[in-house]
Amino acid sequence: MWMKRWLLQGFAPIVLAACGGPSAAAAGNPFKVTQVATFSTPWAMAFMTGSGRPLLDAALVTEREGRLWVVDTRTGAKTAVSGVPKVLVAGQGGLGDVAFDPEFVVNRRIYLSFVERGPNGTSGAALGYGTLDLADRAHPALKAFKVIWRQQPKVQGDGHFSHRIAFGPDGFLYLTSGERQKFDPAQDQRGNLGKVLRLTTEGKPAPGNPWALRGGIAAQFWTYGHRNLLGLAFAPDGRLWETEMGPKGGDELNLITAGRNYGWPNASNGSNYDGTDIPDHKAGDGFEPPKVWWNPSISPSGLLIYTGDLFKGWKGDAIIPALSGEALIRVDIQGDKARKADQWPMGARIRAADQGPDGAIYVLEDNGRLLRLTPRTRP
Ligand SMILES: [Ca+2]
Repeated sequence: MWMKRWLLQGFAPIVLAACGGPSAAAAGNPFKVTQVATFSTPWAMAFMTGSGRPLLDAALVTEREGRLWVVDTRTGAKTAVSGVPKVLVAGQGGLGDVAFDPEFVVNRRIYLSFVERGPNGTSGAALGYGTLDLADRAHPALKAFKVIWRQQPKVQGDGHFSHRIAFGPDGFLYLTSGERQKFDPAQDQRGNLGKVLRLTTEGKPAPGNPWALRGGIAAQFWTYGHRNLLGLAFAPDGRLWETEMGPKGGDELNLITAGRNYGWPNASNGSNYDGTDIPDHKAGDGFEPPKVWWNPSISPSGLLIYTGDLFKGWKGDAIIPALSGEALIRVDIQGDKARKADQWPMGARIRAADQGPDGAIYVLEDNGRLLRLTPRTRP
């Protein structure tokens, strides 16, 4: 009963001491951990981007099982959003990423990625948008939702959907499309699995894409040869970075360059889970190698490029949440160079990382907690 009331009413943030709860971060980590709220199967979160910020200190959080919440990150108060599309919940699939339109202040549009059912036991990722009506703060509603893009082909199985959204400085929508654990589609130009796509805000191929002249589905492609791409983010200098779950020992941080082939399943610094080898990346093989890779695997579930002032010295760096690694990882980025910097144990599978308006870092644990990270000592 106490727990139920606590969840329903929201609650004042609880500071976890360095030696606190069972999954509190390690004492040596450079941040203080504050529990903000709890969710069921959280998958992604987004603070409103751009100017205006009418949702200051509020974020949207998706739950894989098909729910969308507005959460006040100061108080932890959660409000369910109605009008979310029906999603197929199975395996890794369900409701996925959420993103604010860069013109949200004007058009109130948000984008959602999710998994939908296909014929004969198949499924596939989809992308759509709707208008977020916040006029009644107690009953936020997603209205006029429409699907604008779909994975092709739909296949059986329930893994590697990816479907991560990032808006570029060019105003186009970049979207990851996983290879659905089918390997070869990543190299197949007849389908959009295993690709990074560059789309208009209406889900059409963006003008100027590498294979625009070929037409058809290839006109959507920005890069190909990918596996399970769960992180996608632009750096302040305009470069696009991506994290990718590779096979055993082959997780990657990639710098995404238009038209390049990233090698899956023909090249990987890891090996297949059945023990068979995959040729490592090497110079001259025609494949773009990762800037950073992890063996053993850490299972990168997202990617934040930090732009705040709160954590000194991290500006422009990658903050990577890790599932099997149960860690938050910092990769130092300088231009097109990247190197491992820190790996902070978190004592739990970390599902997502995002940055708040004040530069605090928010993480979602896979088991449901939303945590705020702030510097342990303020300079
Ligand atoms: Ca290999």
